[in-house]
Amino acid sequence: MANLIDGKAIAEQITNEVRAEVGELSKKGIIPGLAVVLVGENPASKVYVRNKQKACEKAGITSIKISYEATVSEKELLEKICELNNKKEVDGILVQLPLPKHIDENKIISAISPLKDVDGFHPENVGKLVLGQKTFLPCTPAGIQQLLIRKEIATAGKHVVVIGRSNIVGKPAAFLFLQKGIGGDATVTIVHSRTKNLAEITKQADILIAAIGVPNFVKAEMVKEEAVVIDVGINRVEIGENESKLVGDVDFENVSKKASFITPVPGGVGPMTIAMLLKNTTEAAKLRV
Ligand code: BQF
Repeated sequence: MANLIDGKAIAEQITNEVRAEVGELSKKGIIPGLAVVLVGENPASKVYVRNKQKACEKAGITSIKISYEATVSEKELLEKICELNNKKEVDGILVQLPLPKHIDENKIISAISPLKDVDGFHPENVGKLVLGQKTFLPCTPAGIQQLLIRKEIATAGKHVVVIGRSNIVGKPAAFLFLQKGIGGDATVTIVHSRTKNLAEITKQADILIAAIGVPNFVKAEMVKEEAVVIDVGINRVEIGENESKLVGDVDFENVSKKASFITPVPGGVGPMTIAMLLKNTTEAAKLRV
């Protein structure tokens, strides 16, 4: 049976570290501030925004929520982002994704000041990540890296296989583990929906990162004995008439018998995503002029 990686506990530890740092900043008159922009009524997005605001409160970070109906225009959103870019008490700006189809996500993300881009999605910051320059790291990949570092799971020379090629998780995670230094130096492979013989590649992973968005996609046969398995999936599945539960992208019951370490869902990567947002927002506040 695998060791369970308690993401909730490690996230709480990071939140405490951030709170201490916020305490230091407040002595200089700086209270870190996060602006969260929410568009529409997506129930999952509402939950995520609530999680983020609750976490900010725990860390002593001020958060404001700006909500719009799904019909809001791109122009109105761009104007709000411009206003937030110029507000000195706003250190971080986060636009909750996904956005309605009539809005160009790339255009919105590009409008955020790279210095306030606490999600690390701005093209300038993505470029810096790829080039190995210091920047805001996307929260989920950064959270996964912290889990491994704090559990003392070495990445150097290990084969990290990432399943999924999204701009939010798969691609940045691959580049993060490729970087030189602590939590990096891995040999990285990305596999995706068009990959041939996917299971043959995942079976070679020392560290397998599942970010597909398909419940129970990763089966025991796809995992090497003693591999470290990181489950990024957050899938709500129906279990009865009016009942649902969260499951990951990994067939936990069977894969956990084979893995050396595994993250649960919930309570694995999810809380780490939130903790890294707090960290990035505090880093942004340190850049205040
Ligand atoms: C937990 C997200 C897919 C698409 C957009 C804690 C979160 C989730 C789970 C959370 C996620 C997933 C977030 C748990 C934020 C992570 O206890 O397991 C926290 O709030 N997340 C998001 O903002 O956008 C997403 C997943």
